[in-house]
Amino acid sequence: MTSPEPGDRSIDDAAASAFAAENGDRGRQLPPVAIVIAAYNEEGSIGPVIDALPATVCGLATATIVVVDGSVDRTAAEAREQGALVCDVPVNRGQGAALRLGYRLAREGGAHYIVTTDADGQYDPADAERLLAPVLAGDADFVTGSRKLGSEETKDPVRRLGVRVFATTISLLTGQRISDPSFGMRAMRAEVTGAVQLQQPQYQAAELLIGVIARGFRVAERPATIRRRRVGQSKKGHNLFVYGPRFAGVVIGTWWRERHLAADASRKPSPADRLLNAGSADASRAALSEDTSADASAPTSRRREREAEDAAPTPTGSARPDGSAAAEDSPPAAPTPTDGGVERFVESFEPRSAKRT
Ligand SMILES: Nc1nc2c(ncn2[C@@H]2O[C@H](COP(=O)(O)OP(=O)(O)OP(=O)(O)O)[C@@H](O)[C@H]2O)c(=O)[nH]1
Ligand SMILES: [Mg+2]
Repeated sequence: MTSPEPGDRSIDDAAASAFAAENGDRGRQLPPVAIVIAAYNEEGSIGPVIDALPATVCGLATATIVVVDGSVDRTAAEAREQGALVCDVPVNRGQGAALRLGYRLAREGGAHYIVTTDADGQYDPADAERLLAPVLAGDADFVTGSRKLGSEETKDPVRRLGVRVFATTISLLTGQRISDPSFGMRAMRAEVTGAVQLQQPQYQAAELLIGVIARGFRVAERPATIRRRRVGQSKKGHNLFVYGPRFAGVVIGTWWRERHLAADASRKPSPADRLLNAGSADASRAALSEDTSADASAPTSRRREREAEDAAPTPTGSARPDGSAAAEDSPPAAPTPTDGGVERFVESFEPRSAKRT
């Protein structure tokens, strides 16, 4: 469901094959937690960032996947030297495309959970525990850090205002209270990333967040810290006249897309309903075949369940590279997306008087 465009998909496929060839079993048999980092020209920064990452989070072993794309410096080499699994894509596409590929590698490698962070050292690795804990406890499927609940070093009033404005906008659009929609450190069940549409090449934070809410996953925020970048420069620029409108475009575009997908899904009778109404064997067969060929982008609740089942990593109990049994630190069975999420999302757009009771 992450739906890269066909050209992007072939780049992803080639990069995933190269990753598998380079990393072998290390890439195929990941520990329960994959820490995914997109890095672009982060020489001098990526090394210390990886070095500071914890070997375990909440008692679960971690592996770090760094997706580098089109960097012209030693980012990939430095990440390898620090022991990360590196996917080095020859063309530069953007942080969003890099993260989407990183999520895929994490899922295909059998990780149960994904934690994201940036290569610029702005996030505190110690916060990973606080973000992953509610996911492990089964209280949330997706947890994002929040500088508004935690702390931020920047005093830049425009940046602070930007976070507030987008947080308010997303909260109003989705009906889910969000205080920080662009925080780069998050923790989630790995299959969540396979159940949402991720098409944004660069500003993916809002697309992921709105998509996850729209598909009925349980979202939470926890206090976290964001520091100033100390090495290198922002890849997105400090010009809020560029950053702001682009981020706004992703917010509105994703909301619009998800709203239509949700509305389509709530209008369509489920295959089970159609079978009940059909009353004849021929009609039943037609209903079933229509379901299997239906637009894969329509998130019917049964489809979401199927996607979650397909994407759900199967605990194999196989040996890890370090010789330990995978079953030992296997987390508890993950819950599926909350039923009724799509319906709630649609309702949040309806005028109060039109809301279903
Ligand atoms: N692979 C890849 N990573 C990228 C690209 N652009 C940015 N990144 C990475 O994404 C992360 C965030 O990028 P930053 O430039 O720090 O942007 P930001 O944190 O959203 O915004 P700032 O507040 O300006 O730092 C860093 O780890 C970057 O190296 C890209 O085109 N490709
Ligand atoms: Mg940054």
